Amino acid sequence: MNAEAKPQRSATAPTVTRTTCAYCGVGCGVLVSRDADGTIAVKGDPDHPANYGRLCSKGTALAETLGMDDRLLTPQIHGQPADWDTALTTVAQAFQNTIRTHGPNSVAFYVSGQLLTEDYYVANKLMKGFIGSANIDTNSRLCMASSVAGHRRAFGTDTVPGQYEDLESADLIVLTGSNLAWCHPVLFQRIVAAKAENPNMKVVVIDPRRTASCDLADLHLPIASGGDAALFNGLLAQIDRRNAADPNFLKHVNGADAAIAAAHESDLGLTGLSDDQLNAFYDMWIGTQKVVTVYSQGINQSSSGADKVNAILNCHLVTGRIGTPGCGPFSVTGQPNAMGGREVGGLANMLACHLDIENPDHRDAVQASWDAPAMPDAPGLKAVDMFRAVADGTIKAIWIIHTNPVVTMPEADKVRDALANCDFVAVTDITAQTDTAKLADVVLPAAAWGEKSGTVTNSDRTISRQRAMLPTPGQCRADWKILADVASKMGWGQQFGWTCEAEIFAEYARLSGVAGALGSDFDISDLSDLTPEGYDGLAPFVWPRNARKSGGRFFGDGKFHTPDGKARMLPITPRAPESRKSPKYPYRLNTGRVRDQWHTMTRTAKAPRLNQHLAEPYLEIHPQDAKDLGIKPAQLVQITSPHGRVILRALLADTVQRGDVFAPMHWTGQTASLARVDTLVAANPDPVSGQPESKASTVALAPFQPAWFGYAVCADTQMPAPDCTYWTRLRSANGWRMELAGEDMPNDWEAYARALFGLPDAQIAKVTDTARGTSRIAFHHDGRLLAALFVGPQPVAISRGHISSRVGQDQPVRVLAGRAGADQPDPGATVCACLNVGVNQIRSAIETGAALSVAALGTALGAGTSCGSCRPELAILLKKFAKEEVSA
Ligand SMILES: Nc1nc2c(c(=O)[nH]1)N[C@H]1C(S)=C(S)[C@@H](COP(=O)(O)OP(=O)(O)OC[C@H]3O[C@@H](n4cnc5c(=O)[nH]c(N)nc54)[C@H](O)[C@@H]3O)O[C@H]1N2
Ligand SMILES: Nc1nc2c(c(=O)[nH]1)N[C@H]1C(S)=C(S)[C@@H](COP(=O)(O)OP(=O)(O)OC[C@H]3O[C@@H](n4cnc5c(=O)[nH]c(N)nc54)[C@H](O)[C@@H]3O)O[C@H]1N2
Ligand code: SF4
Ligand SMILES: [Mo]
Repeated sequence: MNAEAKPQRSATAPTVTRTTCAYCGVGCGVLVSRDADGTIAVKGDPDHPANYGRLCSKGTALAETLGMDDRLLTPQIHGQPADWDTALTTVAQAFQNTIRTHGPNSVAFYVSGQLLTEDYYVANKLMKGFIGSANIDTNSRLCMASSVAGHRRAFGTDTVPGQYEDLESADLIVLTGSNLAWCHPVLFQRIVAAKAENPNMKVVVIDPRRTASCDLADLHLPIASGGDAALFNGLLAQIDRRNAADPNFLKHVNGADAAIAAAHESDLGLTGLSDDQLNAFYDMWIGTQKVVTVYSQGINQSSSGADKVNAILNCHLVTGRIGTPGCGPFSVTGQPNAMGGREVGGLANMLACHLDIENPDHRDAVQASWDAPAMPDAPGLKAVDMFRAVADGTIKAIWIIHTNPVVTMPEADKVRDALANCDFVAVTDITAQTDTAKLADVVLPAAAWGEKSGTVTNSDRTISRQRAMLPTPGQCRADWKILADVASKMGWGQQFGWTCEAEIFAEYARLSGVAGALGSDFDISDLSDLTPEGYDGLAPFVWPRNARKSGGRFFGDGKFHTPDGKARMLPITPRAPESRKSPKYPYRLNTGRVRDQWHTMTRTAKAPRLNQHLAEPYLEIHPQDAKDLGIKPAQLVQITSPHGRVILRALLADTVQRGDVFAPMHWTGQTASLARVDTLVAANPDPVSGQPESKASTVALAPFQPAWFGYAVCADTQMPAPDCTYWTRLRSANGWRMELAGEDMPNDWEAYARALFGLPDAQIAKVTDTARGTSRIAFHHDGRLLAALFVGPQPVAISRGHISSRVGQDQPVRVLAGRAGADQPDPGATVCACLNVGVNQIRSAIETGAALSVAALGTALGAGTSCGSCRPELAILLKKFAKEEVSA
C-alpha cells in the first residue's frame, strides 16, 4: 500500500503516534509513523474501536496532504505579512470597537465541526460568556442541526442512543439519505463484513439516486426528494394497523396517539413510491426486531429536516426499538468533531454540555463556572440568518474559523458579497488560498492536523485524542491558542490563560459535572482532574463517564431527559421541498459528496491519487432528460437558478431519476471557474432547526455550446486562472491537469498556450489539423515535457491519465499522439485510490477472464483490498465488461 509521503519537513528521531483521522465522523484511529528522514506513513489503528485497523481511501492518503506548498505561515493583514501581536491586536480592537459602538450582537463567530473540542470550547466561552452574545454558529448548522432538533424534541437532549456494534448486530439496516459507501466508508465496510457473516441481515437504501451504497442493498427505494417524513409516517400507520407497537415501551412515551393519528392522515404520494415498494419496506421493517435506521444529509438538509428526523424516531419509539443491541435510530455525523461541537455548545441555541441557553438555571450555572461577566439569555443567529445579518449590516465584524462559507453556504454569491462588504472579516485557516480567506481583512495561520492536539467525538459518542506528530511550521498556532490570545487582548487573560489543551479539557470535564447535576446526559466529570500526562495517554472512551454511568447505550431502560422522564412522539405533517418546480426552473438539483474529496478540497486535492477518481465537477443527468435537452455525453451544461449560474460536465446516467439532477459540492473558485454549486442552492432553512435545504433546489438546464474545448497538463508551477469561460484544474502526480472551454476562439493557439502556461520561450512541438479544427501543442525543455494543450471544436477525446503522467518525462513529442503506446499501457481513471488501480487495468483483467469476481480482482490487481470503498464500483465494472454473466 502506498500510504507514504515525504512532506517538506525537517528530519528528527523516528516516532509512531496514535491519533485520529482528520476527516469524517466515523472517527477512525490512525497510527502515524515518521522516519528519521521525515517520511510519514499512515495506517489504521488496529486497537481503535471505530475502525479496528481499517481506513478508507481518504484516511490512507493522509500523509500525501501534509505538504507545505499552499500553507499560510504568517498572519496577514490585507494580504501583507504581519506579526502576531499586530494581527491579534487588530482583531481584538475591531471586535471591541464594534461592540462598544453597536453592542455585542453586532459581532459574530462562524466556526466548524472540524475544530477540536478544546478549540470549540474556547470559542464558545469567549462569545457566549465574555462578549455576551450568542452569535456563534457553526457549519454543523448545515450538517447536523435537524438531527439535534429532532433528538431534543423526542429525547429532551441531543443524544445518539446507540453504538457502532449495533450496525453489526442488526438484522435490518435502513440507510436513508446516507451514501455510507462513500461518506462513511469504514462503517460501510463494517456492515459489508457483518452481512457476509449473517445471511439474515438485510439492507434497505432510501435515496432518490442509485448510489454506491445500493450495491449492498436488498431493496432500494428511489424516494421522491423530500419524501421521507411521508414514508416513515406511512410506516408508523402500518405499525398501528398491524398492532406492532410495543405497549410496554409506550409507557415511557408521550404523544403516541397524536403522532399515529397524524401518520394515518399522511399523503403517501409525496414518497413517489409504488404500493409494492412501500409494502416491501413495511414488511421488512415491521417483521424484523433488530432494526437500525441510519440517516444523514438526505434527511437533515431539508426544509422539513427536523420533522423527517422525528418521523423516524417515532417509529423506533413506538416499537421500543431503541437503545438495545442491534436496535435504534442512528444519525451519523459528518465532520470529525461534529458531535463534539454539539456537546460543547457550538450551536447558537445551545450552551456547553448540552445545557439550554433559554433555561435560566443552566445559564447561571455556566456563568458561575466560567466566572463570566455576561451571558446572553436568547439564542443567537443561526448560519443562514447570520450571513443575512452580515449582508444587511447588522453584523459588522465576523470571525470565520475552519470553514469556507463562500463555497458551502446556500446562496453562496450573496455570502461572498456580504463578506466583501462587511466592515471587518477575520479568517483562521491553514491556507490563504480559499474563496473565503481571500475576502478577509486579517487571515490567521492555524496549525493543521498532525500539528495540533485535542479531542474529537465521533458518531457513536467515542471521544478520541488527536495528537500532534509534526512540528508546527512557520508562525502557525493552534486554533484554541489564537482564540485565547484574542481574548487576552480583549482583557480576559485570566479566564483564558490555559497553557495546554489538557487544562481546557479538564475545565470542560468539570463543567460537565455541573451540567450532569442539572440533569444533562453529557457528563464526563470522572475526568475533571485529568492531568496533562493522563490526557496524553487518554484512550478512546464512550461518554458519559461519571459516577452514575460510563459509556454504553441510552434509552433502552425507557428513561429520557425530559422533565417527566418520558420520550415524546410528535405528530408530523409531511411537506414537500420548499422550492417548487416551475416552467422556468423545471429540474430538481440534489447535491452531495464524492468518494475521494473532502468538502472544499483544500486538503484532499493535495493528494494526486484522490484527484483521479472523479477529476472534474459534473452534473449527473438522466439520459432521457439529456436527450430532450440536446445534451450529449461529456458536453457542458449550464445550470441556472434564481441565485446563480454554474457550468458542469454532463454525466449521463440512469442513477438519477428523470427530472432530478445531482452535482458534487466540492469545487471552488480556486479549482474551477463556474462550479460552486451552492451559488444555485436556495437558502430555505427548516423553521425548527435552521438547517438549510441543500439538496432540493430548482434549476434550469441548457447545453453550453463553447466555440472550443481543451485539455491541458503542465508541470508544478503556480498557475494563474486560465483565460476562458470554463476551466477546472486539479493536481496530478507531477503537475496540474485542466479542462478548458471558451466562447471566443483565440486566433493564435500557440500564443494562447504560452500565456496559459507562462512559458514565453519554451521549445514547442505542434500538430494542427485544419480540417478538424484541432490543435495539439507540447512545450519541452532538455527533452522533457513541460506542458501540453489539446484543443478542438468537440470535447477532447484523449487518454487524460496517460498524458498527465507524461509531464516531466522524456520524448515530449510522443504525447501529441494523445494516447498511450503499446509499451506504456494507460491505466485509465483511478477506481481503487488506495492501490492506484485504473479502470483500463480492471477492464482488461475482466475481459481477458483473468479476474471474474471482486475478490479475484483483488488477488490479481490489489483493487479493493485496502479500504474496500471501491468494491461497489468493481462490481459494476464486472457486470459491464464481463462477456458472460458473473456474480460480483
Ligand atoms: N468522501 C467524503 N466523505 C465525507 C465528506 C466528504 O466531503 N467527502 N463529508 C462528511 C460530512 S461533513 C458529512 S455531513 C457526511 C455526509 O454524508 P451523506 O449524508 O451520506 O452524504 P451526501 O452525499 O451529502 O448525501 C447523502 C445522500 O442523500 C441523498 N438525498 C438527497 N435528497 C434526499 C431525500 O430527500 N431523501 C433521502 N432519503 N435521500 C436524499 C443524496 O442523493 C445522497 O446520496 O459525509 C462525511 N463524509
Ligand atoms: N450544496 C451543498 N452544500 C453543502 C453541503 C451539501 O451536501 N450540499 N454540505 C454541508 C455540510 S454537511 C458541511 S459539513 C459543510 C462543510 O463545508 P466547509 O466547512 O465550509 O468546508 P471545508 O472544506 O471542510 O472547510 C474547512 C476549512 O478549514 C480549513 N482548515 C483545515 N484545517 C484547519 C485547521 O486545523 N484550522 C483551521 N482554522 N482551518 C483549517 C480548510 O483549509 C478549509 O478552508 O458544507 C455544507 N454545504
Ligand atoms: S472512514 Fe475514512 S475519512 Fe472517515 S474517519 Fe475513517 S479513514 Fe477517515
Ligand atoms: Mo457535514
